[in-house]
Amino acid sequence: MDFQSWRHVFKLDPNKRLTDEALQALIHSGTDAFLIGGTDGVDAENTFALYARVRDTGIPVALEISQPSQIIHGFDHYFVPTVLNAGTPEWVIGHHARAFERYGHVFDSRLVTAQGYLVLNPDAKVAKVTESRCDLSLEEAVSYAEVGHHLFRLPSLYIEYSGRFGDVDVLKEIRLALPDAHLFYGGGIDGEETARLMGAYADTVVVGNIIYEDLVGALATVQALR
Ligand code: 1GP
Repeated sequence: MDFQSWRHVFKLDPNKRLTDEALQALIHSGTDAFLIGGTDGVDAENTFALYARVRDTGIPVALEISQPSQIIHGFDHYFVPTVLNAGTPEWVIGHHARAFERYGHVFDSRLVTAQGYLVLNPDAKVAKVTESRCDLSLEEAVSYAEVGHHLFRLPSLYIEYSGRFGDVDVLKEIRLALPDAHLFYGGGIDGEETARLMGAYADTVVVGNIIYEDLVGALATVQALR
């Protein structure tokens, strides 16, 4: 799975309602991939139900694994987050080790990519769950990203502001420090302008919430990145 070529991704939440009409619009939007994932109320059942609606559309479908019980076969790709600024080692490596205890025998490295998350919106559910240290200075944020890329050699980094538009300077400085890293950006992308601003520094822009709030705005983000 060549996620390196993705410029635009729609992140679909198994716990949110999406009409068939809206889904069709997303399928025909020109997006590069669907990423299925969420923090709240996500289980194998709703993950599979959503997957079943988007497979076989010709668009790659990836699963962002937030809990092992959600692991379902058939996805084109799997992303496993490790939260670099988590307040507890559980979210850096603990849950992962437990997942390997159970699922290590089916692990296929060709299908799995680790994502080094930097969670920077303290109000986001993911920040609370992972007790992330979000009050990083710009220099600290860059350092965390550098550790993820240079020391841990993670194949991708995810600058996560889930729920609000982030600090463009943070993304810009990380880009400048790590020209070779694959950077995902997500958070508050709601139309052309925000997509362009972050798209100037991110390799892949992830669009989530706005799908459920303003479909027209969500669709506009695709064209903005072409
Ligand atoms: C969430 O980064 C994604 O994990 C997208 O964020 O929902 O704010 O678009 P939004």
